This record gives sequence, C-alpha cells and structure tokens, in this order.
Amino acid sequence: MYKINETIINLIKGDITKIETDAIVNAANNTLLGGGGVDGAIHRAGGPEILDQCKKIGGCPTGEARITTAGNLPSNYVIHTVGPVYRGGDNREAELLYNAYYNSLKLAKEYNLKTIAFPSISTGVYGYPIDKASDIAIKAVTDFIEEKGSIDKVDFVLFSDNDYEIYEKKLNKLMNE
Ligand code: AR6
Repeated sequence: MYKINETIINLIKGDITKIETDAIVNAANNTLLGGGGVDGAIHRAGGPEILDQCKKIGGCPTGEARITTAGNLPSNYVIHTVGPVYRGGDNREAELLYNAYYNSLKLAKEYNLKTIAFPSISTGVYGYPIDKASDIAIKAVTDFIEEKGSIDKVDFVLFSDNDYEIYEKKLNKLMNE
C-alpha cells in the first residue's frame, strides 16, 4: 500500500473483474463493442447489460473515457477508455495513454466515485512497452491526485508477476523521493 497525499495506491496481482470498487476501468477499443484481453474478460463476467449500454454510447475516441454500469461485476461502474496502439512512440502514444488514465479519473470524479481500479492499459494487444506505460500510468494518477485530489483509492491491477514487479519498483522509488 502506498499513499500520495490523501489517496491510497494499491498494487494487486490478478483479475480486475473480481475487484470490489466503485469503478473498474476497461482497456477497450474505439467501437466499445468488446474484444479480447481485459475487455473480453469484463464483458464475459459482467454480462450483456454492459454491452447494451456500450452500443447506445456508440464508440469512444482514443484517450477519452465513457461510463456504464457493471452488470454482474462486484464493482458499481465500468469506465471504458481506449489507449493508443503503440507504433514506435512517435505518434502521440504517450499523450494519448496519459489522457486515457486522466480522463477515466475525471469521469470518476464527475460521478462522485471514490475508488477506482485500473488494468495496464495498452500493454497487451496494443503493444505499449510496460516500462514506458507504467511511468505514464503512475504520472497521470499522481498528477490527478495533486490537481483534483478527489479520489480515496486507486488500485493498479496487474495480470503478470513481471508487470507487478515493475509497478512495485517504480512506486517504491517514488515514495523514497
Ligand atoms: N484483469 C486484469 N488485467 C488483465 C485481464 C484481467 N482479467 N486480462 C488481461 N489483462 P489488453 P490493450 C491484462 O490486450 O493492450 C482488446 O481486444 C493484459 O495481460 O486487454 O489496451 C480490446 O477490445 C495486459 O497486461 O488491452 C482492444 O481491441 C493488460 O490487461 C485491445 O484489446 C492490457 O491488455 C486493447 O488492447
């Protein structure tokens, strides 16, 4: 457990669909109509209620976020965001990935949500190197806390030991600065 100002930052290894929190974040695509990876897992576990709302929303530009309820999941909401496909790093990927995290947090604030769980956006099918992506994820969350301060707890839910250890190292370093 880490703390930035008044916000608790938790690292969790495992499946984000099992997390009890106000909102879990989905690493979706522009259609919001589902896919593989964490997106597939969320729709499978949450049931058709989520997809019905996504169809009505009608898509989401890269870097933005949209919200639905969470169907059968233990969380109350799913915030669907779209990270960039990594194409070498010179195509605004860093800015778009930052926006995906920051805009998810802004949407949580608009809904008065106090706890949120993020997967590692863009680092699966979309190919963003975890080392770079984790820096951006931590920076976006830290900036949001410092600028808006409206969230009680942020979970980073990592699927692999390697991803978990990378986050752990970076957060330990940040806490010692
Ligand atoms: N809980 C937590 N993390 C998970 C889970 C889970 N249940 N399942 C996978 N991960 P990805 P992207 C991790 O590919 O790169 C979809 O088809 C996974 O190991 O899900 O943003 C969408 O529809 C990886 O570390 O998302 C889009 O088309 C991380 O979640 C596209 O994939 C993200 O991997 C989005 O690609």
